[in-house]
Amino acid sequence: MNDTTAPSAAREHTVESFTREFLREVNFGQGVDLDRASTNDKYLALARTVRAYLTTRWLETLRTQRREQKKAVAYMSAEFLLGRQLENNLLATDLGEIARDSLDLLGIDLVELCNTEIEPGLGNGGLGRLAACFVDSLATENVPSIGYGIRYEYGIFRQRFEDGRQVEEPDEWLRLGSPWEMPHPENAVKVGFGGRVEAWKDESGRAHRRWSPDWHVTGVPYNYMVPGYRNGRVNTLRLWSARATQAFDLAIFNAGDYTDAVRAQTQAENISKVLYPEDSTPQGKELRLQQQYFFVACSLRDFVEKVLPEDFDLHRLPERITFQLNDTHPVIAVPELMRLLIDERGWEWADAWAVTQKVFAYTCHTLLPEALEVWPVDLLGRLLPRHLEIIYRINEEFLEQVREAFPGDMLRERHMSIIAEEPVRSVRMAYLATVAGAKVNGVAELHSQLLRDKVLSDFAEMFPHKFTNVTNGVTPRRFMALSNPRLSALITEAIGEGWVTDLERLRELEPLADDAEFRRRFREVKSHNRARFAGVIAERDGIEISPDAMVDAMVKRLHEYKRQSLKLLHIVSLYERITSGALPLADVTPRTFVFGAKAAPGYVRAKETIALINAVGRTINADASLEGRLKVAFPANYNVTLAETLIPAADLSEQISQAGKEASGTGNMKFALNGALTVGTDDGANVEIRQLVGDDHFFLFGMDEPAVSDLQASGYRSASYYEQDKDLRAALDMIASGAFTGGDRGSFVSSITASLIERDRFMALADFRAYVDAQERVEAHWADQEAWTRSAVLNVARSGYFSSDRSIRDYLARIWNA
Ligand code: B1H
Repeated sequence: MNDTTAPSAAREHTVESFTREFLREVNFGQGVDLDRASTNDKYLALARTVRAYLTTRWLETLRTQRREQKKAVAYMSAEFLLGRQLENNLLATDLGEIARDSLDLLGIDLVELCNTEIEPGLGNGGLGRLAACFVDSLATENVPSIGYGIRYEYGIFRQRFEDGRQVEEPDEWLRLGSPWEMPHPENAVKVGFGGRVEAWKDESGRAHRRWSPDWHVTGVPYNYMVPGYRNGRVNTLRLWSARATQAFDLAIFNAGDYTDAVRAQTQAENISKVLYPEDSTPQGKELRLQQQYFFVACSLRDFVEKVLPEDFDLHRLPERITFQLNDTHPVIAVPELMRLLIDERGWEWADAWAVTQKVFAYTCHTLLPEALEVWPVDLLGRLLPRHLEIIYRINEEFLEQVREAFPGDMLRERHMSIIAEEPVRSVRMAYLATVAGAKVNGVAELHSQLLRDKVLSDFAEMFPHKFTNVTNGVTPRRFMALSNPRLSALITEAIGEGWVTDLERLRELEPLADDAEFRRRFREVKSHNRARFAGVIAERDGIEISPDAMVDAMVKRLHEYKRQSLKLLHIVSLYERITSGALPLADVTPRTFVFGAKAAPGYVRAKETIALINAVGRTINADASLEGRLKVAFPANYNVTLAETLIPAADLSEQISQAGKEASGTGNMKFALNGALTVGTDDGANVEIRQLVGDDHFFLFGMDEPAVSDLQASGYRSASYYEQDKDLRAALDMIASGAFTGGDRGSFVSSITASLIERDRFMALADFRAYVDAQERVEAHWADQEAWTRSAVLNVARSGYFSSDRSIRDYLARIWNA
């Protein structure tokens, strides 16, 4: 679908014209002379220069779409974890070389300017990063689309360590200017909250409902351009920022209180102030529901009134759009569209429902029961009374259908109700999305299977045609071409251009796994990337690591189900066996254990685990008797930017969640594509990675999902593993003895060890032995560098499936054009 004949920007512009435009931006954009310009001035000027190139294409894309009115996709997501924009946009437009040459002549270092950019961290982790990969692939696959989300003033918090403990700081990503966004206050949208619903009758005597909100907020759209990879398309990402409405202010002003008026303004603007830093455990806070309704109401109105032609007949909406709901966060869009059609446009319920059921599709990203969003009806009814009425009616009609399909099955009705009665009356957003959506998809084969068989089994029985799978993917632009230029050059030299947008072509590398010269060059690339990573964390974090040791990486949000504690038990066990003399130092593979993880600020156990990792790291790193063979590196504030240097450097990818808990994972794909081998459980997309790369090139260990379920059902007793495995016991005892905490056995040390021994919610102890065995297989394989490199090359060659371009094609075939 790539329009490869579209002229790339590079062919239209020269170093001279680029330099001219850059200097214009320095002088007239930043208002400084070049010799007085700060690095940030130059960064902003360069960003604006690149933005101007993009804008031309963007306007063209918009004109074409207005003319052709093709069916589009609106990707609705509370998070877009974009990462830095400048380098990506230089890559997409093919302006990198011209920019470098131009700046060279001016004596300016392009890399330094790129590194000035503060990444927009408008997401928590995998879900937000997936949305960013998807908008990239939508543009590259030439799909007319628009991303809708929230322009948080503060993104995911900045993490620091103080005495090994996580401290959060606000992420002021807008501080130094934001050259990539274009605000459009003239297209602002008004959104209501609270108030009452009244009945009224029109002249014909027909009954209607009218919502009179008691307060309003204005949503101002900020447009971001999303370029396809060198194909001339530039799509839109539209993020909403909350402002106080004029009317809101005036009412209070007129009441005569200036300070109250200003306070009210802050209240309105709070809505887009900060991203909730909970990954996978929504807290049910009122402000969060306000955020969700705010962006969804703005987006629907924007699409219906601004994007579609003025006279468009909304009965034909399904011909023009699918609203893809990224998890349940935007699901309040369902009753909002119903309200727009019924209350504002006078439609009959049945007509509105027929359209609504065709335009929404829902992607589920979890299996954890505590991650399934529910909103207490009290709260929802207070904030959005009309929406609650609509949800009740949807539920009534749905339960009627259930009764028809399963007469007399009262229990089923209770189980399937969109309204939960316990522990408090609440709306189950995943059920609402499933009932309203034309399609429901999970994010990896296993996950979709478990959705059908477990979490949503009643619904799958009733609507089997709705359920499908789309395995996640990652963009090869950012996570290969941009972040791993050496590997990319080696690949291009071997198989030619074109693989960046046709990632299955990596298959052509397979024969080269048997070519000793290719393997040598592949190792050279890894070794260069390790040195680059070592340089980055030395400067960024003051962490010194050996550039030759194996890089063993576990980077992801800190969560018990992901089992960072199992990784830690492995490290402590190695250390314990070395210090007790059971393991000769000469037999220890030199390794750097790299952690990257933020904990939700209120998640105590996760924060304790961070403190423990840092404590173990401090002890091991300071122990001279190890002769530097083992190192623990935990750079603070893991983010997209750090991922871009770590992943290309990694040798081993840790994907060790309890089977059946990680919906997909996407870090696992990035590592495999960059030639790391995976040690992993049979979980999420690991299953598909292993099937594709082959068992000989993947270190599988531990219980699979059925084994986990069986053990759970038969009564899991973690203490018995502690009692029976002496290495495990020694490792846990070593932690509990205070060996890593200066003799302190209290506080987090005892609570972590006790909870593992006594409860161990995610069965880390049950998988410990299998994990340690798998790590021994890792070491044996690593000892044969030729064999290891062969596996690494095959991981790259066989992972092309995990391009987000393929995910987007699957969405097109299974959902958007279905
Ligand atoms: C994923 C979330 C998530 N699943 C709630 N669920 C959030 C839930 O702010 N919140 O309340 C934020 C995020 N994130 C992840 O999605 C899965 O755990 C990964 O396995 C998956 O790869 C990723 C993308 O599908």
